[in-house]
Amino acid sequence: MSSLEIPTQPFPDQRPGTSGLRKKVRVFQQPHYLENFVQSIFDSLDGLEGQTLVVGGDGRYYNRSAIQIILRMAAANGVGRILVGRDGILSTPAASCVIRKYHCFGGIILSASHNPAGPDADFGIKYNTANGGPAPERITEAIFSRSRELDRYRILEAGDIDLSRTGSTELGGMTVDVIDPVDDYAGLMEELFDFDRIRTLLQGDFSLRFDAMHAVTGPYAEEILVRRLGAPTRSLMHTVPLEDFAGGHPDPNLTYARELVDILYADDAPDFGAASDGDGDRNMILGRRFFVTPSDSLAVLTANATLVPGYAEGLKGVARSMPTSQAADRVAAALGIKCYETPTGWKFFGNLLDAGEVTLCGEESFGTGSAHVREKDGLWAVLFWLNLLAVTGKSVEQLVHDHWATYGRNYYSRHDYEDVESEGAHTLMQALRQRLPELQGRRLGEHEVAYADDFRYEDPIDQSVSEAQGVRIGFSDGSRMVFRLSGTGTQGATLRVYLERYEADPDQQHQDAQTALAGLIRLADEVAGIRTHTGREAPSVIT
Ligand code: VG1
Ligand code: CO
Repeated sequence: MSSLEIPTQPFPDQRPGTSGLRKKVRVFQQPHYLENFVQSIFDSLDGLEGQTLVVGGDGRYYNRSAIQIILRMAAANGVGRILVGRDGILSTPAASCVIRKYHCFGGIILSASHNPAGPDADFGIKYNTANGGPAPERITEAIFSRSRELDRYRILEAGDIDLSRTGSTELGGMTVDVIDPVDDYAGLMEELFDFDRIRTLLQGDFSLRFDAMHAVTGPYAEEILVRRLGAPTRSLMHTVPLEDFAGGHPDPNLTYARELVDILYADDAPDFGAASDGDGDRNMILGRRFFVTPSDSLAVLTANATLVPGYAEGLKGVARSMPTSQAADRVAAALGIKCYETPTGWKFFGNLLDAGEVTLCGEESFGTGSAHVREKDGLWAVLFWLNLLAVTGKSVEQLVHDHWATYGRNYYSRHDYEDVESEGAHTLMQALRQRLPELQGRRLGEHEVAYADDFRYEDPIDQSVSEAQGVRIGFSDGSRMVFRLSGTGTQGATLRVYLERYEADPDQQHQDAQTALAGLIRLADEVAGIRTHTGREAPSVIT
């Protein structure tokens, strides 16, 4: 087996976005494209020689081919050992768990999360550091700079490694350990949650439905919910991970998880419903004919965390991404703990978690997690909810209603305008940014503007600064609207509009969110000229 140095030319478009590099599969399949990016990762890491890396992905199309290339390149670049999930599978939180548990140098995760999969759809790759979390901007920017000057990459000339069985092999001096993708993660879940109580709940009259959406969480749900917790097999749907996710869009929300939503809104609905996304880091929580917004979910978990063994000693603090509703802030204030506001993307929680400043984190985009790993974690959130239901004996709806009665309700909704023309979307944001100074202190409809700015974040741990993270217009009554462009899409642009209004009066807390937010929705269009700039009459997805 000889190690080759292959001459190459840089690609100009390898800047990682909110969560790694995401492109169409066909872009990755261009000669040298994947190789260039992987070499740029290796070249940006100091002291990689002889170290251990974790590799795995969500099982989508091109996952296996990419892993074989990465293994050969890792060997040629002097990596000492690779832990790879069987069949190339590792959910994003499981990869984070494995990196931490075995004190690895880092890991490469192959996923485009909830984006559709298949030869004509999306693929993605990202690097995680030794803490198990997504590389911070300092590293992703270094990878990008390296990709712009790369002129060769190293790869071993060798055949494919058999990934279908666990065990150890050797590849050009590097050890390849094929590991069970579920074991370590399932063990960690048992340490955090009261499996006995959840088992008793699931074996009683309580009924549950979990939708793995033909993506990576199927095998995890089978092991944890069915084998270890005794839920009946019929509680699970779509548990076989398919390379094209059965043509679906594994994004756990009211639009894309329609089949599950219909089951939870039927007359004979189960007590609890949940779904996860392509790579297993997102979650949607449903009660019987009841939807929990991800922002409320974070607030409810924060308020009740001490009921769960892993958090019985209380929380150090909580963090949420900027567009996430301020529901968690109210709980943090009541508990006397800190609440941090970070830019969108899990990488911004890493420093706070490592420094022990926060225990729970969440994003409005169906992401919730804690210090147990350094990624958001779909099944973890499901188990957390089940643990709370088991201990309190309440229904999902009751738990949330009680929460609102105590803390007030933050009506919340996100409107996405997907795949709009890129130029229009950028013009909209630019025009909005220009208007910010003139909006300060003005009245807009019945609302008075308290602040209007472009979110800038200074990391409290390493003082790194991230500019232009989204336009926020906040009103004196606590309402807000936020505008930003997605950093995970692979086609056109996606405008995200986030709307929030606080309601303290328990008699006013049971309206439909779209109705309660109607005034703000109109105002957002007026202020930003959404219809004019996007040419769209309505959002493509409302969550
Ligand atoms: C979206 C979400 C963000 C999330 C990111 C990755 O990013 O808004 O909250 O962290 O996806 O999630 P953007 O830039 O498109 O708004 V995942 O599950 O796709 O890795
Ligand atoms: Co995801």
